[in-house]
Amino acid sequence: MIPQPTTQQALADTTFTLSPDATIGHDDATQTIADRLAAQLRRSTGYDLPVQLGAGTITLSSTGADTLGAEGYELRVDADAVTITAAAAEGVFRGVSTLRQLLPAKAEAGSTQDGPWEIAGTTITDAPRYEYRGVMLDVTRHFFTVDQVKKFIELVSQYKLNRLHLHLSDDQGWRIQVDSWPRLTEYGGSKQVGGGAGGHYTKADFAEIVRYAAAHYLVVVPEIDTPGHTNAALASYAELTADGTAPELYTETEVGFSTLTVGKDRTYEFLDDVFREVAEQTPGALVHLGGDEAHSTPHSDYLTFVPKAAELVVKQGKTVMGWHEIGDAPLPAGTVVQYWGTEDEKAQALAQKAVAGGARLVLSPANRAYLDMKYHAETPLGLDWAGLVSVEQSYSWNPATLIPDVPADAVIGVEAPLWTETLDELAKVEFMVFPRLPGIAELGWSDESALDWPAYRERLAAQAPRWEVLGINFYRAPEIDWA
Ligand code: TNX
Repeated sequence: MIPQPTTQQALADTTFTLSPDATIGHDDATQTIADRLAAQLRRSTGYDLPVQLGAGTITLSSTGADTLGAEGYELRVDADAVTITAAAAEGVFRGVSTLRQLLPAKAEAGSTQDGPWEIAGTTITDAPRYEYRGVMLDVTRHFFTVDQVKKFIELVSQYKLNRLHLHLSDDQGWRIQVDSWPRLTEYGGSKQVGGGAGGHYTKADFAEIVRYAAAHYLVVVPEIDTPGHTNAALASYAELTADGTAPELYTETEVGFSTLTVGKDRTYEFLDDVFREVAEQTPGALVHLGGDEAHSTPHSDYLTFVPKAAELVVKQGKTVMGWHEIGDAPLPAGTVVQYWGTEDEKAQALAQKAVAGGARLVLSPANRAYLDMKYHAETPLGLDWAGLVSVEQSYSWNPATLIPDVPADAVIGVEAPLWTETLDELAKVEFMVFPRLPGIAELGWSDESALDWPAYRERLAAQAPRWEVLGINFYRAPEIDWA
């Protein structure tokens, strides 16, 4: 199972068998979760599986004692019943993720399969190590449609992640509608890397992504990258540039050449509008303002800019998130700083400085957690600037000790970013995400004591039949003895 639960005990001589007359019981808060579980199991088993209020053969209960937090749960598999008990619907959803992994892989199939549908008797008590367990999808370098993002959500949500970071603006494209600045998407979103047609999310599209993510217990963290990575915005509105001349749209993959104009009032009027409209569409607490690789912004300007931009996010009632470079600037209380360094001391110093100022850290070390890095020198997709990232390399690190001299409780979690310079279709995304993402998910969820490469390697191998049934184009890394 991935992530490894906190505790799991086998019940001797006990086997549960899902039978044709089974029912799924739920309470008020867990009806949707029950409906989704039933829908999947009906497809694969062909059984009726009526969903009912109250107890069932499988019972979901979200009114348990709050000893495991909102995401924790207890799961019990007896000979004649399965119960998932949590203190909130979210915990029940995490428990259902576990139940799906306990069932035979063919339970994930889209058409009727032969049983038996057996689960070995067990009791599981489980809760996450970290509160933030994320994955990022870059929809700027290549655009992904709402349907593609929904598929991505289905695939990643199996592993108990709870944040979906969407990188929505960059040099190559602006992907989210802003009513007060319509050319951002009309013009700035029209292309992508390679020069082909881009795309963008209308407000209705974005609302649908947020809704679908929420149904999978993923909170969307929208990112508007500033002050660098802004060519698409500058190309759309000449008034945002220093000399009033709009640059061309950009469809290549260099970084660090664009910047908002730090000394212009119009820049902050623009960001005020953008953050207001984006925040309005964001139920989650966090709005990400980027801040990475602002190589064309003089550093003194950068230090002026970051607090002003951060203030505009706070004004919307949101908490600021940004890449670790923002750690050099004064930041609002509670800011979440996303570390993407490798083992370099300059990046670590910025993270340490941010923590000293009260920030919290999400860890995305590029040489470990970047899903766009090649697995090995011959991987046909991806980049290699942070090194080659094998499955073992991506799994074998400890978030608590990655950055020296920061208190363990300053780290609130981990995130695996996927940049898409080389990825223009979902099959390619899947190839980079699987099998590395489940390992980052486990680093975020499981106790430190569970992290052990030789054992993980075997648990990972056992996921392959599920990915085959789901039709995931995963990389059969030779370091794993695939089942
Ligand atoms: C660096 S990491 C970037 C992105 C690129 C990525 C490619 C970071 C915060 N910025 O703009 O897409 O490398 O790996």
